[in-house]
Amino acid sequence: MSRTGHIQRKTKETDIQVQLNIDGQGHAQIQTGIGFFDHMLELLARHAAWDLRVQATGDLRVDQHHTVEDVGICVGQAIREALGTKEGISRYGYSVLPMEETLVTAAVDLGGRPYFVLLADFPSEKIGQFDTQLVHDFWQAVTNNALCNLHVLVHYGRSSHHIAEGIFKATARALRMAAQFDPRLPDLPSTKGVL
Ligand SMILES: [Mn+2]
Repeated sequence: MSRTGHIQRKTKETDIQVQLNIDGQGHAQIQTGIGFFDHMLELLARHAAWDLRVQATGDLRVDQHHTVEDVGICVGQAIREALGTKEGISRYGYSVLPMEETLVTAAVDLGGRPYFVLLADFPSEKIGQFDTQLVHDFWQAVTNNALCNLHVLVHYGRSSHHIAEGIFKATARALRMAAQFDPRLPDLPSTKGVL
């Protein structure tokens, strides 16, 4: 059984389609018009073992903010749709990931409430054409719409490219762990009976 989500969202600023299979094999087809962002979404799919298709056209003549944030909204909604009732999932996931000189920790709770913390200092404002501050905007939008807690700590790092890549890879692996089924706990992963 594959858990999938399919989101279409059109506003005056962006037109986005996201297709997600969280029980995939890491295949990605990504087109956002922002090269580095495509690279990050490909890494997300690969390290979360998701099959992910993102087709986005946005008002890039303004800047990259609407496109990146709205893709985050759609990816978050697709995660929530794919998780469904969440019965039998591990719910919690974490990863400590080295990326050359950079070390990142990510921790996730698919518990139904949004909360995002990112402790990261980017040495540069840009990676290629990509605004480094958009890393925060993307994951804030994902957590708000997937209804999960996400805490990401960049312990240290020199290269903004490595720091961004470490954040996406560590979060991807934490999401994969949290969404996996736990055969010993087949019910809802909560004593409250709801998530
Ligand atoms: Mn890279």
